Amino acid sequence: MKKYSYVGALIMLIIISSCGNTANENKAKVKMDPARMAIQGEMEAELTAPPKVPASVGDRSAKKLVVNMEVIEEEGEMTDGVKYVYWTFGGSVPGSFIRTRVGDEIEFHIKNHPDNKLPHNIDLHAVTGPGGGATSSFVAPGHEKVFNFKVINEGLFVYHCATAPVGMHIANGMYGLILVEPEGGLPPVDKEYYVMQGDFYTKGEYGEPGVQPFDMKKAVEEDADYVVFNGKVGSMTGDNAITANVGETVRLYVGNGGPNLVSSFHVIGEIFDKVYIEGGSVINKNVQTTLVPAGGAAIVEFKVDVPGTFILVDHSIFRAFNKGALGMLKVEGNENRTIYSGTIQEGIYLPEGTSNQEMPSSEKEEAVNTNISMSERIELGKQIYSRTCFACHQAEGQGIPNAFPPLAKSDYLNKDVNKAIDAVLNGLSGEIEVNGVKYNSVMTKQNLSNDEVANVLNYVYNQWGNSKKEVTPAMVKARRSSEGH
Ligand code: HEC
Ligand SMILES: [Cu+2]
Repeated sequence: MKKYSYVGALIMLIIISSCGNTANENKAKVKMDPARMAIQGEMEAELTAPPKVPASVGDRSAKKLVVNMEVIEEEGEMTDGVKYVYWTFGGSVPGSFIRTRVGDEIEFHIKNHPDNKLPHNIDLHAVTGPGGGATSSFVAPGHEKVFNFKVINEGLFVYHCATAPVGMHIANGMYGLILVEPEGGLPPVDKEYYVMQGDFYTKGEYGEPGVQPFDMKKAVEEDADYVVFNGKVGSMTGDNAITANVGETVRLYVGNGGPNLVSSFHVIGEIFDKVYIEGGSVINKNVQTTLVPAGGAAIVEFKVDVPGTFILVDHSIFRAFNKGALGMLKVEGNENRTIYSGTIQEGIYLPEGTSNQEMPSSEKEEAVNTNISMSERIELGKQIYSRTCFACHQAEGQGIPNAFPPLAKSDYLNKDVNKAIDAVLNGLSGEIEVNGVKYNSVMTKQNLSNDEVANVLNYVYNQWGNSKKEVTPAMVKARRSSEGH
């Protein structure tokens, strides 16, 4: 018995492998027309909210894939204290990620929740057919529509609502991505994430609290208040950062819902090893910044070689630092000093002819400036402030909401002089609270002498209703040595 089944299995194996060979040879000669690809079986599509993506299709055969998409209108948070009524596909902005393969036949169920106020529909850029499905999917609150389509082009595609006024439906968050993988799936990678940019137009300016209604005039003028990844400011910063380990390859499915702005997508400190340009089949290599059009997408891949926080931005850079288009990828693992050394030396740069007073070396500073009066310190500090701190903390120390904390009447500053000294000496990052508002950003280390740190802080402490604490160079020196610098 045993022998028989062994021989049987062997014969089967030979038959299967020879069949496989001929099939592969045929495929190599004539590419199977996806429009005529037969389907085998049926399954329900896994849908995910950003930054997650569903499991890859792998080598599964083309199937009937049932997509159950529910439209939900709901209030969410644009940023701390700012509410916005989002219109969503599946309860998230961007909407649920749909993952398919060529040859799949999609049975698309669009359900408009009975509590919603408006009709909606869906235009999927992966559809070959009028309106990308829009005409067949128009659905009133409390109703469901079903339509079918076969995915015949591989790539990463945007979907969006196309109900009038179309711009308004998109501006409220009605967009997402559908990935059509090739036969056999995309090459496997270690980490995959879903990132989609969108621009938002609100009655109030950036950061103005309360429920902010959509502003049609600003939208028409393309004057965005918020430009964000994944629907809100901070969707991918701090604890929400996406993660990877040193040595892993990261693939980002990057979309841009618009409605208006084109994204100059960039990851600070990384180079894209591969970019599937515009989400299609052409692969570009070694790219710094890739353009993602409104209503378009790109797939980017890169191996992470060193640990650290890598910042995702729209490199139209005011959008990143002033309108929210900033995310973080946190990479953990061992340093690689050959690829990136970190600061290995730090010194004073003194070209010939520069005066010692402006840039004293650490030995000279105390000798030079021990005897100056407080008002002189404040005057010198003012110059340092306008040279160094002004760009971020602003002229009146008011800061910039959600980006740079205020120094004017700052409880953080006024409470603890040592912490203020440390911030200027060493830089500051991670979450802090200033006057009840949380900041989670990065202040770079300021390369100032003990004297300069004292002067600038004396200036700050004596402005804008602050506590007039006195800071001496000796106090700064003590902090510097306590930190081991
Ligand atoms: C590149 C922008 C930038 C510059 C330049 C800068 N800061 Fe900051 N500063 C920040 C950010 C961002 C934070 C908040 C860091 C965080 O979230 O952890 C901060 C925080 C602070 C804080 C603590 C929080 C508060 O509001 O009291 C103090 C004090 C401070 N900075 C003082 C200064 C002084 C003085 C200078 C000039 C010598 C300066 N900073 C230059 C960006 C900057
Ligand atoms: Cu809609």
